[in-house]
Amino acid sequence: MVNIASKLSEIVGRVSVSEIRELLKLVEKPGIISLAGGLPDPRLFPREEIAAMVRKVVEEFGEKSLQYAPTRGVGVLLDELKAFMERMGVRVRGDDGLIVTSGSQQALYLVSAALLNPGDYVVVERPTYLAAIGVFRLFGARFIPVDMDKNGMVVEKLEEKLRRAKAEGLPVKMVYTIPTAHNPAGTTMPDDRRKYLLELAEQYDLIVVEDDPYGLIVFENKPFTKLKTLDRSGRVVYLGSFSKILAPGFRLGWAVGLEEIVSAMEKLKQYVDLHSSTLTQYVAAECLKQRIIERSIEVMRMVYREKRDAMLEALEEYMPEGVEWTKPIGGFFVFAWLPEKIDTRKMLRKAVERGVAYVPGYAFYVDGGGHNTMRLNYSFPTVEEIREGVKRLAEVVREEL
Ligand code: PMP
Ligand code: G9A
Repeated sequence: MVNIASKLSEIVGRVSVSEIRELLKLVEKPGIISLAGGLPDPRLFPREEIAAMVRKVVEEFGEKSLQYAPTRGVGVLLDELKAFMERMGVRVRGDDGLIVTSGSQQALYLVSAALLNPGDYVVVERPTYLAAIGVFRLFGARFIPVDMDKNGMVVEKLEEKLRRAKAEGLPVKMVYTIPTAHNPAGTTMPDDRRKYLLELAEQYDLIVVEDDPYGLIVFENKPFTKLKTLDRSGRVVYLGSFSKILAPGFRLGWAVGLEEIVSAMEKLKQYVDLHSSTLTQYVAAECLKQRIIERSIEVMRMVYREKRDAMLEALEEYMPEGVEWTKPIGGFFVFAWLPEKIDTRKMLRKAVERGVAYVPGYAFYVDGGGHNTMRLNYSFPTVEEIREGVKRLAEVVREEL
């Protein structure tokens, strides 16, 4: 037998399997209410429209939509995306480049590959998106974790950490942030913080990666501005995604930022997958052109708001004293803190036995914190499942106290 372990690359050893993807397998078992994975509500996929678009695209652009395409993306989608970003309030600069990616996950991969050397430091929120942590680890990055409060990253703490890092001569390359409807924290940064963050990025000469898959899934009327729009010097790379506003099965996202960065990403993408799916790019372009996305977003907002409300009400009703949670204005997640003595990783087995799953929060901390935290998803389960799931979970929590 070949000893494969001795053959595997060093890169494979830099990451462990994604906790979320593992949990997704577990919760496929019947009877389990999953408050774990961040899946959109499948009832919200505009199926009829998509089916009609696929037919139209294949009939009208048959040859092109089934053929190889440029690495940057197909022209019609690039044009539609520029117009869409303008409608969304994402400022695209004259010196910006735009690239279509295979989900924003690939944009994260490519921007990291383009910017990070092993040993570089990346500033991340504490907690942050698990699969971003994995990507940064693949490239040998080290982390500067910054605490969050109910308004997102605490920028005063960032300043303190950057000052210290500079004094120690650490190579800090970029700040990775999810300013709106955060995964997993459920927070949204107000504009004054966003401006402060950009001032610090300026002062310390950092690239800012604004990951914004939930930017349009916001259900309260709170005004805030994209970092990309507030940015004056071209240091923000904005990542968008079709996964939450159309369907994740398209595997389409995009990145917009200074042309030098985007062209480095394009060069690397040539060796990853040549280009993203031509067919889904044409369909997505048509969905944008016919405003299908903007129309279905209105329904999504209503449905997700109702689910968010159901989760907050159930938490209020069932959770014992000493449990706290965030109150998201958008996105898919509530983040909860249990009493210190509870280890949510250990508690998960009991919860699954009771028929409910969540993501233990430690997976979102780069520095081993968060043992008593959990992420609860409300986008996928039904309102009834949310109520029942939280009720079951609260029973398990009570037993741990
Ligand atoms: N960033 C964040 C913050 C996410 O929550 C997700 C998906 N859950 C992604 C990136 C990746 O999304 P996709 O590749 O489907 O666009
Ligand atoms: O890995 C997936 O299927 C996407 C989900 C992301 C999340 O739960 O944060």
